[in-house]
Amino acid sequence: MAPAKSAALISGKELSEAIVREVGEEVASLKSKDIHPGLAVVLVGSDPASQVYVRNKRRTCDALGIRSFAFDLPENCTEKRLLTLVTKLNADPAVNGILVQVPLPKHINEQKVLNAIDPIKDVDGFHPMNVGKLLNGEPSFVPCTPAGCQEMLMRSGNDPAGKHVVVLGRSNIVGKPIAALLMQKGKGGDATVTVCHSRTQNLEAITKQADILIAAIGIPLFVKANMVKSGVVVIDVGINRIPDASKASGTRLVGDVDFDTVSKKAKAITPVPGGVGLMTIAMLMKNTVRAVKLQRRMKL
Ligand code: L34
Repeated sequence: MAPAKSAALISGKELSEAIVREVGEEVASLKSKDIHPGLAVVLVGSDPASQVYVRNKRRTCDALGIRSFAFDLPENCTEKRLLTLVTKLNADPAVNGILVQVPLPKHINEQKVLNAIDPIKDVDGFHPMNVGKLLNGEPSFVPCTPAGCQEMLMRSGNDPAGKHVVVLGRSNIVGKPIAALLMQKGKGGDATVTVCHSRTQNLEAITKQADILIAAIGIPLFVKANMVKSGVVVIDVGINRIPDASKASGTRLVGDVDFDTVSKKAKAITPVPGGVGLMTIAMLMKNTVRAVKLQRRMKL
């Protein structure tokens, strides 16, 4: 029997570092014109995972020379107080991008807060205006995680054009926008997209048809080897903490894909950690520079 092959690793670390370097050059060029990009990152509450992600975002800003404005509000912060902050940031010329980390505490209407962000500062691309523009094929800000997935495909030589992409998950922050992005006409798009979710029947029959499988369902190790065809390209968006007695922390991070078995069948696969999460941050930096240019009507 031939030895089991192993998939190529699509490294979010390497690719995100390359993107961050590119953005760094743009930031330097803006600064030479006395333009200083600024990003406001708002965190409500003390969810440990959100704290890690937000810290990584602020650190990357620092490394790049993007001014980061940190707003940490308590769990019991009122919706009104948050809306007042957003209004203030909308009006502040030093703030080019506004990001409100989700999920927000249950007592706050998330969509109401996202709708309050000025669309031209909406570096997450969550405002209905930007969601609509993406669907219309005139993207303004593409949400960071979907944009990161697309970059991983393109930069690893796995152009989705003409391929059958199966997306697992239909969230507003990943599933829906990534489907819109990859089915779009033109570079980085032109895929045939199928979106599956918790109510999909015969899921396996569909995932097995995928040339590219994007897992964003939030269930640890959900995708098993028997659900994919050999030669599939797998993008794992999931970040789940599962118990692991062998770790000092008592937990370890895994994706929505059972990496150990699926990687033996795949042509290429992204790791967790060190995959899509890092790309999300790199694309946020890119969107922040884009915000500066849009606001100043500069060439993109
Ligand atoms: N508004 N909320 C808003 N925008 C976003 O783009 C996000 N997202 C998701 C959650 N909420 C959001 C993020 O920032 C997920 N996400 C995110 C960002 C960074 C990382 C993971 C998810 C990340 O840094 N991941 C590292 C380390 C993970 C760890 O140690 O816990 C990784 O290697 O995957």
